Amino acid sequence: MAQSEWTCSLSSVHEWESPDYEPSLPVSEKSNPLTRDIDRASASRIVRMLQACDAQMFQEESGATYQRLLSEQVVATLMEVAQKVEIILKDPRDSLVVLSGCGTSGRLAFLITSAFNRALQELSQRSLYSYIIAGGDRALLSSQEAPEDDPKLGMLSLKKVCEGKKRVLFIGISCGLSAPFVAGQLELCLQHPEVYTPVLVGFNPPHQARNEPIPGCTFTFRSVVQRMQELAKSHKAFLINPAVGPEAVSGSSRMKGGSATKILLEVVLSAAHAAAFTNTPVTYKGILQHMRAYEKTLDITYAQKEGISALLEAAGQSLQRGRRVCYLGWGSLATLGLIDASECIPTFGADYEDVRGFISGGYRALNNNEGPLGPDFCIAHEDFLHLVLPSLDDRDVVLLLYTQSDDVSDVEKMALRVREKTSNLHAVCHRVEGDTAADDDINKLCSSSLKINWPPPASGSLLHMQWELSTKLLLNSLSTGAHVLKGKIYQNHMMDVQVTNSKLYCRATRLLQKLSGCPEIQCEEALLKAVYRVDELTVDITSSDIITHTHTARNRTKVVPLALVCLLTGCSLMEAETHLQQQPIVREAVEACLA
Ligand code: S6P
Repeated sequence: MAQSEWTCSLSSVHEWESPDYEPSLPVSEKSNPLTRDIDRASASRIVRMLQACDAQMFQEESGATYQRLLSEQVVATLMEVAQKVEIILKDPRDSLVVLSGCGTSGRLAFLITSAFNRALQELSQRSLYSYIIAGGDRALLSSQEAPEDDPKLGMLSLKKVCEGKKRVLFIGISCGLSAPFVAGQLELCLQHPEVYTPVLVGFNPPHQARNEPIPGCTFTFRSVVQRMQELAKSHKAFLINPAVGPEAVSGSSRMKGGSATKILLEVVLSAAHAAAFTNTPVTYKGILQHMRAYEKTLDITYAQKEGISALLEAAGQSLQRGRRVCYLGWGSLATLGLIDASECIPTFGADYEDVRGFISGGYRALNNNEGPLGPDFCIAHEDFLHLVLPSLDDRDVVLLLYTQSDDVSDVEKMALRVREKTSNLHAVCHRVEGDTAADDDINKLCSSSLKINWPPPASGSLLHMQWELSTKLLLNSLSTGAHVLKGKIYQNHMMDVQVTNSKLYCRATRLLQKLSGCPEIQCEEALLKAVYRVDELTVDITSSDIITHTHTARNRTKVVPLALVCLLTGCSLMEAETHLQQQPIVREAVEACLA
């Protein structure tokens, strides 16, 4: 790296921590100085930027402003929560540990509870963990952003899973400390302390928790957090909220937010399991060691920068040509593929077919609460073979995701089938150094194979969790980078954000303010005009609430780009639509207007 680039990146690594940097925004919504020009970067530079952003997760505390992942207070709270889980594991009668969240946070709740229930099953213990995702299991595989705004729905779903339980450890996950659905659940816990102990996981300091009124409620997310802070003093509530730095694409908490959620909760639950079942007490050192293993995971993954860049380039080309990217996975790596693919829809306004995931064994392997979700959600490899493969050609990317513990002969069979239609076949395989998995034939079939070699692990379960995190980082980089190359991002903002809940509505208004320089009121008006597709706002529209606006926006596309073109040029909506049709690359359309 050139000296100037190095000096510049060193200062921008910490720039977001300054109190003057985008002071009105919480960390989770700030734009990351490291990725300011990600929209102009090559594939390999995008990967380097994403690596630098991910590395911010493990930076040490550098002042009093923000707690970090490895801060003493954070580690101490992780220990306390692990001990709470340990107590329940040792006497699970009438007890439950519930993990809940919206969007990515709910998906990770599912992934983590599945893994730890499996671990219990292996010890012939009954399941103790339950997950809740706003919008139900369909939200595991698709974007269901509206239920995030519904605190009552959150409360009801929590009551339902906890029926008959006398002791519940509730872990609410909201990266931005913002989802009303989770606020409602925490409120329920605070109302019934005899049953519920609330834990909140998120990545903003308490004073940055969202403070907007929630319709029909007397509490806000921030007021709930403040009450939890009081209770935390007597260890009756717990806040795990280190800052991990702004996301590479502003507000895209599926990335670092999701990774850090996985890290923190796996550290807690692993420590609890070790304490309950192998007599290994929860210690500060043990927690720290586990965290360091995840830090190492980042190094091992990004050591494959070149391979990742090549994959990203291939996926970017496919998307640019209007073709598709398919992940074919085995085991929980496949679940990560399903998750990453589903997130492309709300994050990049992608089409359902653009990036899709498939899992060997289908719903049986996914093992979700609601089982098969119907013909709109076909996820098995057989579905891929019947519904997708026939239409593939060399312009489509297929990525195999597997580990040495999976059925390598099945991977090879799939590779052979795919090769009949496209040579654009790639593989990512995790294995322990020295392992001689018989997958040479797979390599020969693939145009690129990323072999990620891991040092012999302290434990099999830790290794598997590292493989999962590594796969998550890799897929997040791939799908984010491919959409950046497709021109979906302006600077480091997702322009074509769907305005389907109140958080996204506020983000869209802010983005319009930032890019147009117009006052907030004018930006909100332009946004509403684009949502309702009118050049003049009626009283009916202006007197409706955000829920009505976001409901209407469900069926709209290009809302923010249209509003921006109108704001910048003063043209009508119809003219703006024509303009965007002529220039479908949102980044270039916006640049043309700004020029
Ligand atoms: C973010 C993702 C969203 C969030 C969801 C919950 O990349 O698309 O679906 O996960 O909005 O956010 P939070 O802050 O409550 O975890």
